Amino acid sequence: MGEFMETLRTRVAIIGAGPAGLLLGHLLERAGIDAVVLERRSREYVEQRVRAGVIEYGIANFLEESGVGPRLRSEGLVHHGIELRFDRKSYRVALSDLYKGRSITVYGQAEVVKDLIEARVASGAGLYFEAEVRSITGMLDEKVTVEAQTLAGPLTIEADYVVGADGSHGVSVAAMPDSIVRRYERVYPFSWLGILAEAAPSTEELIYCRHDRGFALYSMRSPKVSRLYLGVAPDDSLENWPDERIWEELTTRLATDDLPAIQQGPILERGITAMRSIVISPMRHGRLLLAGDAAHIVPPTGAKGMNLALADVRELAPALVAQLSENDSRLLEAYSETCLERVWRAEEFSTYMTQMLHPHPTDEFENGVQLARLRQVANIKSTAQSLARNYVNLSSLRVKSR
Ligand code: FAS
Ligand code: PHB
Repeated sequence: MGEFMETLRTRVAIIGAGPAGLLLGHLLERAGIDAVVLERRSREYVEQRVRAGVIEYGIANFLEESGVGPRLRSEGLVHHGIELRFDRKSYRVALSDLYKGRSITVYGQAEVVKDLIEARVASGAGLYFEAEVRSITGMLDEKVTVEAQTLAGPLTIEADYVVGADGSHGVSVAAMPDSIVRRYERVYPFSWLGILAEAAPSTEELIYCRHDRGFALYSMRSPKVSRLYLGVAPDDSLENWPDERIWEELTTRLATDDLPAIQQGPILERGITAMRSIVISPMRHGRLLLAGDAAHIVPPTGAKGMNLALADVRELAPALVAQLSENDSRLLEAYSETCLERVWRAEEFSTYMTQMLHPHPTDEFENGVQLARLRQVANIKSTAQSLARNYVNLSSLRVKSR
């Protein structure tokens, strides 16, 4: 019996069931635009993948307006501040007091993905797991064609547009001609070792810590589960970090003269993530559009990764709806430039946070500058206000160029 071959016809083929691809599929479905989401991994895998945890003020409102807000609002942890720790002291940055009473919501990316998958399955709209896209052709033709390999066999999709929401290791950027793509990249001399621990958070708010031994971050997922990170060498590996050493190093770096030590608990998940900044420009080539990590990577110190991805979709969904339902191409033509303006602001803020909080392995002058920057945030209101505005709402700030 020959291999199963299927050809599908749709308006928008979306590659990737991460936050960007799923939210786009959801918004197009709500607007009556037929779209198909293709994801190379299984549903179980994408729903358990531990990544971001902080949702900006404007993005949380957008998810709510998009109809996927109930669990975010009922289970998300609303925070009105963050804590900076350096020189064994603790300094609170009162985000809401400093920035229009607005707050962040701590709600795991895995939960956002679960909510979006549930909504898509309930709508019955196209969603294929274990469907790996192998090629994209015809981006400058009448129709674009996507070839995917599914468990059942090859799948061909013909569409008006294809959206590459396939993350930093996807196929979409590779399908764009080198002659038109500019890639801006910076690799940082450290990585993050992240753990998920069954330990009730020892802090009300996130703690960003700069210690001479390295960076540390105390975050959380629920009243029972903490999420913690350690800055480690870029070539470090998990074998070097047995549980005791992880907790010992976290306790040392997060220690202050007057606050209790952090609580420990069984480690449920661990991983090491490289620290990079990447910008791909333009975010469009004909009928191929990029969204999320496929077009830009930020170091997670500014908690911008997922927020940027969802903000791209906030621009892209109405642009595709206007093009496909009214043949109005204005928003689509402005898409790449509109997003890149915001992306570069996020790169700047994420680099600022990363450089301020990660001691340099060798450059003592740089370390002196870092501490001076941290003291400015701790002691100068306008500096703290700038950090608060960007941390709470960068992706929704409207910046008018003079
Ligand atoms: P995603 O990477 O989430 O989704 C892309 C999807 O496309 C994936 O499911 C992939 O399987 C699929 N795909 C790829 N190629 C495909 C193909 N050929 N065919 C079909 N499907 C394909 N941000 C933070 O703020 N805090 C963090 O702690 C943090 N940790 C991170 C850890 C890691 C390891 C990574 C990679 C990112 C982390 N981020 C973090 C950033 C993260 O939140 C991203 O910004 C966010 O996942 C971006 O969402 P998407 O653009 O939807 O891409
Ligand atoms: C997280 O909760 O995973 C998290 C929070 C803040 C960051 C990065 C990650 O800056």
